[in-house]
Amino acid sequence: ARKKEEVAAAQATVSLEELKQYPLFGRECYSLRESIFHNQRTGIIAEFKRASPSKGLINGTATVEEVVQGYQAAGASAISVLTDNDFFQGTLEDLTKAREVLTIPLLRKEFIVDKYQIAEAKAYGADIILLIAACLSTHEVEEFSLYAKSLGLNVLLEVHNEEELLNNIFPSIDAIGVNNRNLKYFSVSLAHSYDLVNKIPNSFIKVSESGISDPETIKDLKSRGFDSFLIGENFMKTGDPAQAIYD
Ligand code: IGP
Repeated sequence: ARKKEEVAAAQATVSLEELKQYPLFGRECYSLRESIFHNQRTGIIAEFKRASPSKGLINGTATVEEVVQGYQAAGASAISVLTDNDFFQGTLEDLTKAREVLTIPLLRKEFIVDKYQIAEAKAYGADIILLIAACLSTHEVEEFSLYAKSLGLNVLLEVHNEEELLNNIFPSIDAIGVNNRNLKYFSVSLAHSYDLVNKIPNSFIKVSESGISDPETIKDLKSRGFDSFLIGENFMKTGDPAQAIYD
Protein backbone atom coordinates (compact mmCIF):
# COMPACT_ATOMS: atom_id res chain seq x y z
CA ALA A 1 0.00 0.00 0.00
CA ARG A 2 2.89 2.32 0.76
CA LYS A 3 4.27 1.79 -2.76
CA LYS A 4 0.96 2.82 -4.36
CA GLU A 5 1.19 6.10 -2.48
CA GLU A 6 4.77 6.66 -3.67
CA VAL A 7 3.67 6.14 -7.26
CA ALA A 8 0.83 8.62 -6.81
CA ALA A 9 3.31 11.16 -5.41
CA ALA A 10 5.69 10.65 -8.37
CA GLN A 11 2.79 11.06 -10.77
CA ALA A 12 1.74 14.29 -9.08
CA THR A 13 5.28 15.64 -9.66
CA VAL A 14 5.64 14.44 -13.29
CA SER A 15 2.42 13.66 -15.13
CA LEU A 16 2.14 10.78 -17.60
CA GLU A 17 1.87 13.31 -20.42
CA GLU A 18 5.13 14.91 -19.29
CA LEU A 19 6.88 11.52 -19.11
CA LYS A 20 5.93 10.92 -22.73
CA GLN A 21 7.92 14.04 -23.69
CA TYR A 22 11.15 12.70 -22.18
CA PRO A 23 13.74 12.09 -24.95
CA LEU A 24 14.27 8.42 -24.02
CA PHE A 25 10.52 7.70 -24.13
CA GLY A 26 10.59 7.72 -27.94
CA ARG A 27 13.54 5.40 -28.44
CA GLU A 28 13.24 1.91 -29.90
CA CYS A 29 13.99 -0.82 -27.35
CA TYR A 30 16.60 -3.54 -27.78
CA SER A 31 15.09 -7.02 -28.02
CA LEU A 32 15.92 -9.40 -25.16
CA ARG A 33 15.27 -12.37 -27.44
CA GLU A 34 17.73 -11.09 -30.06
CA SER A 35 20.37 -10.46 -27.44
CA ILE A 36 20.03 -13.88 -25.84
CA PHE A 37 19.59 -16.09 -28.90
CA HIS A 38 21.35 -14.31 -31.75
CA ASN A 39 24.32 -12.53 -30.28
CA GLN A 40 26.61 -15.32 -29.08
CA ARG A 41 26.80 -13.81 -25.62
CA THR A 42 26.59 -15.57 -22.23
CA GLY A 43 22.86 -15.52 -21.51
CA ILE A 44 23.69 -13.74 -18.27
CA ILE A 45 21.56 -10.82 -17.12
CA ALA A 46 24.05 -9.04 -14.85
CA GLU A 47 22.64 -6.86 -12.10
CA PHE A 48 23.84 -3.64 -10.51
CA LYS A 49 22.83 -4.06 -6.86
CA ARG A 50 24.23 -1.77 -4.14
CA ALA A 51 22.34 -3.29 -1.27
CA SER A 52 19.56 -5.77 -0.50
CA PRO A 53 17.16 -6.47 2.36
CA SER A 54 18.85 -9.79 3.12
CA LYS A 55 22.48 -8.68 2.86
CA GLY A 56 22.42 -4.96 3.69
CA LEU A 57 25.15 -3.03 1.90
CA ILE A 58 26.77 -5.20 -0.81
CA ASN A 59 28.90 -2.62 -2.64
CA GLY A 60 28.72 1.06 -1.76
CA THR A 61 31.64 2.28 -3.86
CA ALA A 62 31.40 0.94 -7.43
CA THR A 63 29.67 3.36 -9.82
CA VAL A 64 26.80 2.22 -12.00
CA GLU A 65 28.51 3.33 -15.24
CA GLU A 66 31.75 1.44 -14.64
CA VAL A 67 30.00 -1.70 -13.44
CA VAL A 68 27.46 -2.04 -16.25
CA GLN A 69 29.98 -1.11 -18.94
CA GLY A 70 32.25 -3.80 -17.56
CA TYR A 71 29.39 -6.34 -17.51
CA GLN A 72 28.66 -5.58 -21.16
CA ALA A 73 32.31 -5.92 -22.16
CA ALA A 74 32.48 -9.25 -20.31
CA GLY A 75 29.64 -10.70 -22.42
CA ALA A 76 26.43 -10.12 -20.47
CA SER A 77 23.31 -10.51 -22.64
CA ALA A 78 21.40 -7.86 -20.70
CA ILE A 79 21.78 -5.63 -17.66
CA SER A 80 19.50 -5.23 -14.65
CA VAL A 81 19.50 -2.07 -12.54
CA LEU A 82 17.56 -1.82 -9.28
CA THR A 83 15.57 1.42 -9.07
CA ASP A 84 13.94 0.68 -5.70
CA ASN A 85 15.38 3.03 -3.11
CA ASP A 86 13.85 1.79 0.15
CA PHE A 87 15.28 -1.74 0.06
CA PHE A 88 18.02 -1.66 -2.57
CA GLN A 89 19.40 1.92 -2.54
CA GLY A 90 18.72 2.26 -6.26
CA THR A 91 17.33 5.23 -8.22
CA LEU A 92 15.82 6.01 -11.62
CA GLU A 93 18.92 8.10 -12.29
CA ASP A 94 20.99 4.89 -12.02
CA LEU A 95 18.87 3.47 -14.84
CA THR A 96 19.51 6.44 -17.13
CA LYS A 97 23.24 6.42 -16.34
CA ALA A 98 23.33 2.75 -17.34
CA ARG A 99 21.41 3.42 -20.57
CA GLU A 100 23.93 6.04 -21.61
CA VAL A 101 26.82 3.55 -21.66
CA LEU A 102 25.00 0.42 -22.96
CA THR A 103 24.10 -1.09 -26.33
CA ILE A 104 22.37 -4.19 -24.90
CA PRO A 105 18.91 -4.55 -23.26
CA LEU A 106 18.40 -2.90 -19.87
CA LEU A 107 15.92 -4.11 -17.22
CA ARG A 108 14.27 -1.79 -14.72
CA LYS A 109 14.28 -3.91 -11.54
CA GLU A 110 11.38 -2.57 -9.51
CA PHE A 111 8.23 -3.62 -7.70
CA ILE A 112 5.72 -2.52 -10.33
CA VAL A 113 2.22 -1.98 -8.97
CA ASP A 114 0.99 0.73 -11.35
CA LYS A 115 1.06 1.37 -15.12
CA TYR A 116 2.69 4.73 -14.47
CA GLN A 117 5.91 2.94 -13.41
CA ILE A 118 6.00 1.22 -16.82
CA ALA A 119 5.90 4.56 -18.65
CA GLU A 120 8.55 5.78 -16.20
CA ALA A 121 10.75 2.79 -17.04
CA LYS A 122 10.60 3.72 -20.74
CA ALA A 123 11.21 7.42 -20.05
CA TYR A 124 14.35 6.67 -18.02
CA GLY A 125 15.86 4.27 -20.56
CA ALA A 126 14.67 0.71 -19.83
CA ASP A 127 14.11 -1.95 -22.52
CA ILE A 128 12.61 -4.54 -20.17
CA ILE A 129 10.24 -4.36 -17.22
CA LEU A 130 9.80 -6.88 -14.44
CA LEU A 131 6.34 -8.01 -13.34
CA ILE A 132 6.34 -10.03 -10.11
CA ALA A 133 3.41 -12.47 -10.06
CA ALA A 134 3.42 -12.52 -6.23
CA CYS A 135 2.69 -8.75 -6.17
CA LEU A 136 -0.04 -8.66 -8.84
CA SER A 137 -3.40 -10.13 -9.78
CA THR A 138 -3.66 -12.15 -12.98
CA HIS A 139 -5.68 -9.30 -14.46
CA GLU A 140 -2.92 -6.82 -13.63
CA VAL A 141 -0.25 -9.06 -15.15
CA GLU A 142 -2.20 -9.17 -18.40
CA GLU A 143 -3.05 -5.46 -18.42
CA PHE A 144 0.46 -4.31 -17.47
CA SER A 145 2.18 -6.61 -19.95
CA LEU A 146 -0.08 -5.42 -22.79
CA TYR A 147 0.64 -1.81 -21.85
CA ALA A 148 4.41 -2.48 -21.78
CA LYS A 149 4.22 -4.12 -25.21
CA SER A 150 2.32 -1.10 -26.56
CA LEU A 151 5.34 1.01 -25.54
CA GLY A 152 7.73 -1.44 -27.24
CA LEU A 153 9.15 -2.79 -23.96
CA ASN A 154 10.09 -6.43 -23.29
CA VAL A 155 8.33 -8.11 -20.35
CA LEU A 156 9.93 -10.45 -17.80
CA LEU A 157 7.42 -12.18 -15.51
CA GLU A 158 8.80 -13.48 -12.22
CA VAL A 159 7.24 -16.55 -10.60
CA HIS A 160 8.00 -18.61 -7.50
CA ASN A 161 5.76 -21.61 -7.98
CA GLU A 162 3.60 -23.54 -10.42
CA GLU A 163 0.39 -21.78 -9.50
CA GLU A 164 1.85 -18.34 -10.23
CA LEU A 165 3.20 -19.69 -13.52
CA LEU A 166 -0.01 -21.33 -14.72
CA ASN A 167 -2.16 -18.32 -13.77
CA ASN A 168 -0.11 -15.88 -15.78
CA ILE A 169 0.69 -17.34 -19.20
CA PHE A 170 0.03 -14.48 -21.63
CA PRO A 171 1.43 -13.96 -25.15
CA SER A 172 2.31 -10.39 -24.13
CA ILE A 173 5.07 -11.82 -21.90
CA ASP A 174 8.51 -12.42 -23.43
CA ALA A 175 10.42 -14.11 -20.62
CA ILE A 176 9.55 -16.08 -17.50
CA GLY A 177 11.95 -15.94 -14.57
CA VAL A 178 11.91 -18.45 -11.76
CA ASN A 179 13.14 -16.72 -8.60
CA ASN A 180 15.17 -19.10 -6.47
CA ARG A 181 14.87 -16.72 -3.52
CA ASN A 182 11.82 -16.94 -1.31
CA LEU A 183 10.67 -13.32 -0.93
CA LYS A 184 9.37 -13.87 2.59
CA TYR A 185 12.27 -15.74 4.17
CA PHE A 186 15.08 -14.86 1.71
CA SER A 187 16.15 -18.52 1.62
CA VAL A 188 17.56 -19.59 -1.75
CA SER A 189 17.05 -22.96 -3.43
CA LEU A 190 17.76 -23.88 -7.05
CA ALA A 191 15.08 -26.55 -6.67
CA HIS A 192 12.57 -23.83 -7.62
CA SER A 193 14.21 -23.60 -11.04
CA TYR A 194 14.63 -27.36 -11.44
CA ASP A 195 10.95 -27.99 -10.60
CA LEU A 196 9.48 -25.37 -12.90
CA VAL A 197 11.66 -25.32 -16.01
CA ASN A 198 9.74 -28.04 -17.84
CA LYS A 199 6.40 -26.40 -17.07
CA ILE A 200 7.34 -23.17 -18.85
CA PRO A 201 6.11 -23.27 -22.47
CA ASN A 202 8.93 -23.09 -25.02
CA SER A 203 7.59 -19.87 -26.52
CA PHE A 204 9.03 -18.01 -23.52
CA ILE A 205 12.66 -17.15 -22.75
CA LYS A 206 13.46 -19.15 -19.60
CA VAL A 207 15.36 -17.30 -16.91
CA SER A 208 16.71 -18.60 -13.59
CA GLU A 209 17.03 -15.82 -11.01
CA SER A 210 19.01 -15.38 -7.78
CA GLY A 211 21.56 -17.27 -5.76
CA ILE A 212 23.69 -18.32 -8.76
CA SER A 213 27.32 -18.34 -7.68
CA ASP A 214 29.45 -20.46 -10.04
CA PRO A 215 29.88 -21.54 -13.68
CA GLU A 216 28.93 -25.16 -12.87
CA THR A 217 25.50 -23.98 -11.74
CA ILE A 218 25.02 -22.09 -15.00
CA LYS A 219 26.05 -25.16 -17.01
CA ASP A 220 23.63 -27.30 -15.03
CA LEU A 221 20.75 -24.83 -15.41
CA LYS A 222 21.48 -24.58 -19.14
CA SER A 223 21.43 -28.37 -19.56
CA ARG A 224 18.03 -28.42 -17.84
CA GLY A 225 16.61 -25.91 -20.33
CA PHE A 226 17.29 -22.40 -19.04
CA ASP A 227 18.30 -19.76 -21.59
CA SER A 228 19.28 -17.00 -19.20
CA PHE A 229 20.66 -16.41 -15.69
CA LEU A 230 20.04 -13.35 -13.52
CA ILE A 231 23.02 -12.70 -11.25
CA GLY A 232 23.63 -9.79 -8.89
CA GLU A 233 25.14 -10.31 -5.48
CA ASN A 234 27.89 -12.70 -6.48
CA PHE A 235 29.30 -10.15 -8.93
CA MET A 236 28.66 -7.07 -6.80
CA LYS A 237 30.25 -8.39 -3.63
CA THR A 238 33.67 -8.61 -5.29
CA GLY A 239 36.09 -5.70 -5.66
CA ASP A 240 35.59 -5.76 -9.45
CA PRO A 241 32.04 -6.87 -10.34
CA ALA A 242 32.63 -6.99 -14.11
CA GLN A 243 35.78 -9.08 -13.76
CA ALA A 244 33.76 -11.56 -11.69
CA ILE A 245 31.81 -12.66 -14.81
CA TYR A 246 35.00 -14.22 -16.21
CA ASP A 247 35.59 -16.33 -13.08
C1 IGP B 1 19.69 -11.33 -8.46
P1 IGP B 1 21.30 -12.49 -6.68
O1 IGP B 1 21.05 -13.52 -5.65
O2 IGP B 1 22.21 -12.95 -7.79
O3 IGP B 1 21.74 -11.17 -6.13
O4 IGP B 1 19.85 -12.21 -7.37
C2 IGP B 1 18.19 -11.10 -8.73
O5 IGP B 1 17.62 -12.33 -9.12
C3 IGP B 1 17.47 -10.53 -7.50
O6 IGP B 1 18.04 -9.30 -7.22
C4 IGP B 1 15.97 -10.38 -7.67
C5 IGP B 1 15.13 -9.34 -7.20
C6 IGP B 1 13.82 -9.65 -7.62
C7 IGP B 1 15.35 -8.17 -6.51
C8 IGP B 1 15.15 -11.25 -8.33
N1 IGP B 1 13.87 -10.81 -8.28
C9 IGP B 1 12.74 -8.82 -7.35
C10 IGP B 1 14.26 -7.34 -6.25
C11 IGP B 1 12.97 -7.67 -6.67
